[in-house]
Amino acid sequence: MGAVSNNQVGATVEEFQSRSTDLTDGFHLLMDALELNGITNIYGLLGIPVTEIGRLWQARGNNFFSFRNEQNAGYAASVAGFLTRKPGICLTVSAPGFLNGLSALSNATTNCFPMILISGSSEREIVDLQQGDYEEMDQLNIARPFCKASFRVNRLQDIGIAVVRAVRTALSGRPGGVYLDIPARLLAQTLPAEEGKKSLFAPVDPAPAQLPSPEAVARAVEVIKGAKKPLILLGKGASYAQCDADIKALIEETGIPFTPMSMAKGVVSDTHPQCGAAARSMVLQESDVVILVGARLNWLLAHGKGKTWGNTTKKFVQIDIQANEIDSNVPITAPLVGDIGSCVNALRVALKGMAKPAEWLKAVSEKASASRAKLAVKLSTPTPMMNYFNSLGAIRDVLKAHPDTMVVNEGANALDNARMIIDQYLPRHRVDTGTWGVMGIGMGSAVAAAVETGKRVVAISGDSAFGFSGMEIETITRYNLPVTVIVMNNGGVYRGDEISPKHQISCMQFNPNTRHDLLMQAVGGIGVRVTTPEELAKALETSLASGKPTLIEAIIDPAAGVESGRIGNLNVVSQIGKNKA
Ligand code: FYN
Ligand code: ADP
Ligand code: MG
Repeated sequence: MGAVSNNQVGATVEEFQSRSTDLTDGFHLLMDALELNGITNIYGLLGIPVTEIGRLWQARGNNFFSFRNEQNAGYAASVAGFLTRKPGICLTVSAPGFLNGLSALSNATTNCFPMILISGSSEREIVDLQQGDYEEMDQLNIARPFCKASFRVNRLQDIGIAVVRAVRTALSGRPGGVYLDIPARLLAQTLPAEEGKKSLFAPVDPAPAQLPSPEAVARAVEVIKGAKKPLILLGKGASYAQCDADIKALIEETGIPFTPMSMAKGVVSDTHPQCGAAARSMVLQESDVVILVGARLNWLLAHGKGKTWGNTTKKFVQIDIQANEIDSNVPITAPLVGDIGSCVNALRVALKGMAKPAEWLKAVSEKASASRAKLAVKLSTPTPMMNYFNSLGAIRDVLKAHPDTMVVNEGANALDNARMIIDQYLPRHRVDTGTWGVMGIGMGSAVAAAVETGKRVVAISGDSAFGFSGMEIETITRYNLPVTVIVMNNGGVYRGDEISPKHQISCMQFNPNTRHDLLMQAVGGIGVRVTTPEELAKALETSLASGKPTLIEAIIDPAAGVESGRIGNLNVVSQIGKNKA
């Protein structure tokens, strides 16, 4: 660094420039560390104290996607993690911004999606004495119960290892969310550039393969070979594992029928001859051995017992990377703890040449074909106002011609009927409400699906679900993403025809004059309102051809739909009279 002349006040531009190349700071160390870990996209909402990160990140030629609410940015980051097997990064301001992001981080952890929430924070000395800082909050400890790990960086030279720890924790074993707390003051602190550089490194093999024990494989093979009616049940872990060809080979080599959970649809095409999705109740009730592949026996699978499973005791073979998931709900006969790719291939080797359950597969296929034929009638039956069947039937026919379209789906009837009606042909082409059944994941997921895959996205949302994140259509138009939002507008939550007993506006109704299509036009997108399946099909075809941000307002009969879709059994009603206030 040049000597400052004795009449010089402050460093000259040249000295400042030379000095700045000798120094680094928290902003740059954080960005260097993220880039070293292969990160190029950040989803977030800027403000005090993290605004400068957004600007500097873009100045490096990386992408920063700014949202209107941090929860949607978090949903986007988590879906980016699910689709890419790299942790999705969400950046927020402190306290309220952190809390909005935390709900998405918690959902990511529940879904086993790798995501890192980075939030600016107040100084420990003020927080710990509760002295009332700007947006003061003990974010480090508040995050801990809602994610895999919560880390705070207190020294510049620790930024590198903190990012590596966050990446490895998010990716290794069962993927999930990690919180990384960055105190505001740290970002502006400086460090000799050479020292900063030495503190950075990339992790080796952050998501290592985990092989099952030979004993576990032998035990599982014995159980499977003893089955008369085996079933392979694919969960979103099977989707995330990205070992699609191995899973397809296991299914075809053994001749065992399979059925997918919603976000495993397409790992093997829904149109595959061994797909039992259209005979779901039958295969769950009548199977005697069930091979769970990255699927938990949680509420979505009736906890592995009861009527859903034919009130019979099943033998479960469970493939899961999380050892204590085994026996979570019912005894597992043959646990296979390891990563899905390693477990599936170990089974393939050991099951080579096993007798195929041809009779059982034939029965499943016949049942599935009959269900599909029955549904086909509903899909093509015209009604005075569109219902969920003929509207989604029209969407199904269009998407059949565009099998590589990404589908995002949320709602109740809009979710359950689309899951049943819209076939998926390719892996990781469907993102939905996931394990929790979260409303509002739609727009954030659509942004991430478009950004991370470069493919066209069709987001099918109920009108209630759309309302949770609807303002993000401005985010979609701002980045000119090839996203078509289809709002299934039946005028209310579940239905739009409920009458309130005291003639107020029903607590379950929306304004019947709502025009979501005009909202889209107001933010520079294409908005179309359709009332028939033919109009809907045409509008969808046109939007896919244009690749422009489009919202199709599909007017659905307010009387269509049932409360809570296919999970109405979870509703609780007063036992002392339905309308006895
Ligand atoms: C499925 N089915 C079909 C087809 N696909 N019939 C014909 N053709 C096709 N292609 C049949 C299938 O065999 C079932 O009939 C039925 O359609 C439903 O299939 P689905 O959806 O796979 O199965 P089901 O029973 O709904 O699954 C239970 C569930 C699911 C809990 C896993 O409902 C679900 O994922 N729900 C998520 C709910 C949620 O999160 N909602 C958001 C909050 S809503 P049968 O075999 O005759 O049974 C807030 O209120
Ligand atoms: P679904 O809701 O589709 O049934 P779940 O989210 O319930 O799926 O289950 C996913 C399971 O997959 C989790 O228990 C998780 O531990 C497991 N998992 C995720 N990735 C892998 C992987 N690569 N290998 C093995 N198991 C995995
Ligand atoms: Mg509705």
